[in-house]
Amino acid sequence: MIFNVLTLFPEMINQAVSHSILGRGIRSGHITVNCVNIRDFAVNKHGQVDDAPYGGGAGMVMMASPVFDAYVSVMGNKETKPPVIYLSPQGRVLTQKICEEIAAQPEVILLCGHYEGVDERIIEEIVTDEISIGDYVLTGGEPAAIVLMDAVSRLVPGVLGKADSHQDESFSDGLLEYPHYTRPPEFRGRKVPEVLLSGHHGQIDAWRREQALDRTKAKRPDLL
Ligand code: 9WO
Repeated sequence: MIFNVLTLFPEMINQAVSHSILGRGIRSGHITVNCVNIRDFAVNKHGQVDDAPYGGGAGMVMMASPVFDAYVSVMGNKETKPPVIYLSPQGRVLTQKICEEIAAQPEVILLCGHYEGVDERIIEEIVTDEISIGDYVLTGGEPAAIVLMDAVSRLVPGVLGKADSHQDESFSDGLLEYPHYTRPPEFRGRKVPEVLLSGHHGQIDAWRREQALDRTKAKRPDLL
């Protein structure tokens, strides 16, 4: 899967995606992150990409033409148009289901805004989807793009190793995770539940399923 990221801070994206499972997916060739620096398409030799808002008011607005030219540069001579996702508090809130839909695409373009946002005509002209990662305001879209890429890339076939992925195939679907334990068997007087040490895989599965359900009821009943 290819993520093209239109951003004023490509180093922020490249730094974040080089780690963890996303970084492994990139190194194994299952994921490509192609950052395009919107500054490279500045309107003048001063590197200008933003301007004061028409109608007045505080702050600056990202100009349409640098964003559009960055978009055209990634489109090149592609035969099909990938979805263009603008990360914004005004979007639909990202869910696992939306992540699955994005993971089914061969390629997407993520647009990261800054300042007070991008010129509205860019949203009309190139943006196909607006996505929010939650109801709070950031200083720019980059952290949201990183969150989206992290959540989507682990759904791309081949990115998670066999050891990581079994959980997605099993009963945990739509529920919170059951509690996990590793050595030692006792920590500050707290013992690992007996069933996990029993070696009865049927009982272990049943216990985990019950724990996942109980936790979901207690902590996130809205998910049921
Ligand atoms: C800043 C601002 C300042 C004065 C008056 C109104 C204002 N609105 C904004 C604003 O929303 N700025 C955004 C910053 C513009 C688009 C990129 N930025 C952003 C993206 N902040 N938060 C997100 C975001 C993206 C996805 N999910 C959650 C938050």
